[in-house]
Amino acid sequence: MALLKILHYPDTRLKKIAVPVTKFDRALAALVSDMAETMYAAPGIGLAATQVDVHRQVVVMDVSEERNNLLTLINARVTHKEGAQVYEEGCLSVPGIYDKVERAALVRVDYVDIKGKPCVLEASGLLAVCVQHELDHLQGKVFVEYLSPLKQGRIRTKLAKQAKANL
Ligand code: QAP
Ligand code: CO
Repeated sequence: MALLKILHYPDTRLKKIAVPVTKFDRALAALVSDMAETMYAAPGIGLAATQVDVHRQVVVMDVSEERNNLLTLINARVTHKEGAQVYEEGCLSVPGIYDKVERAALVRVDYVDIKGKPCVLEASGLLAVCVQHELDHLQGKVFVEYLSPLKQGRIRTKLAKQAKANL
C-alpha cells in the first residue's frame, strides 16, 4: 500500500492518452489498491491512472456516502449516452477549483474488472458525472477545458501561485 503523487493542472503529463490494460496481474492489483488508497486519503470520489502519471486505462471511484463501495473500471468504453445534466465539478488535479460542467445524464459503460471479467455499468446522477469526468482523464482531458478561455487562464494563474507557495 502506498499513497501516490497526484499531478496538478496544467502539468503536460495530464494530456497523455492512456492505453488499454492487457495483463491482469499482481502489478495491476497493486496499482488499483494504491489508487484507491490515494483517492480515499485525498479525500476524493474518483481518480484516473493518468492523474498519478500511469498512462493505462484504469479508474477508481466511490460516490457512496459510507465510502465503502469502490468501483474499478478498466478498459472502459461508453456505449450509450442520454440526456444532459449540469453538475458542479472539482478534481484532485485542480485543487480548490469548482465549476459547472454539462454532461450526459445517463451513461452505459462496458468495462472489465480487475480480473479481466467483462461488466456493464449503467449510471445516472453523480455516478454518471464521475464516470465521464474520469474517462476524460484517460483521454488527456481535464474538466477545466470545458470552461471559457478566461476562466482557464484564471485557474492557471491561481494554481501557479499555489505551486509557488508550496515550494
Ligand atoms: C471528479 O473529483 C468529480 O479541489 C472527482 O481541494 C467531481 O474527487 C466527479 C477534491 C465532482 C463528479 C463530481 C477536489 C478534493 C476532490 C479539490 C474529486 C480538493 C479536494 C475531487
Ligand atoms: Co479529475
